[in-house]
Amino acid sequence: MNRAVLQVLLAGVAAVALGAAPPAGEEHFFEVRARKFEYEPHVLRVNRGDRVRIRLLSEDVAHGLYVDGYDLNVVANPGEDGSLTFTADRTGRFIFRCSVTCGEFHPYMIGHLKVEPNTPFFTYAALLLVLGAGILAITAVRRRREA
Ligand SMILES: [Cu+2]
Repeated sequence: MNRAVLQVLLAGVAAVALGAAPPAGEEHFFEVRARKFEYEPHVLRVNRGDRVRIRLLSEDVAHGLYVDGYDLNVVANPGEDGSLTFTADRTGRFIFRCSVTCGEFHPYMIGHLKVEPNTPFFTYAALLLVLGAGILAITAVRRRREA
């Protein structure tokens, strides 16, 4: 393979990879209201690396919020808020559920924490463009040699 082409290709991939380094996490604050048998809001969206602060308020009886996959729990009593702070270091869709038996539909009291990969779309697009250009260049060089 042509060394110059390979060097350009590697330099391009390195440049895009450096540009793709995840930015410092943001801080997200959610005030989650718990009542029989729901959370409001019930979907929390953050990016990987973000610092997440949840304040849990109960509007009727004691409720909890346990985040699957993160193994974190917080409890709120009426008039006594709970708070939870963590870094969203795992991507995916995690269910959170009430951790205090609060009534007949307690098992259905759930919400979702969505942690996105935190890599902007254009970074993937740029990486694909550089790889595509590299492959085209290599193919062109090989054809010229065979001709
Ligand atoms: Cu409950």
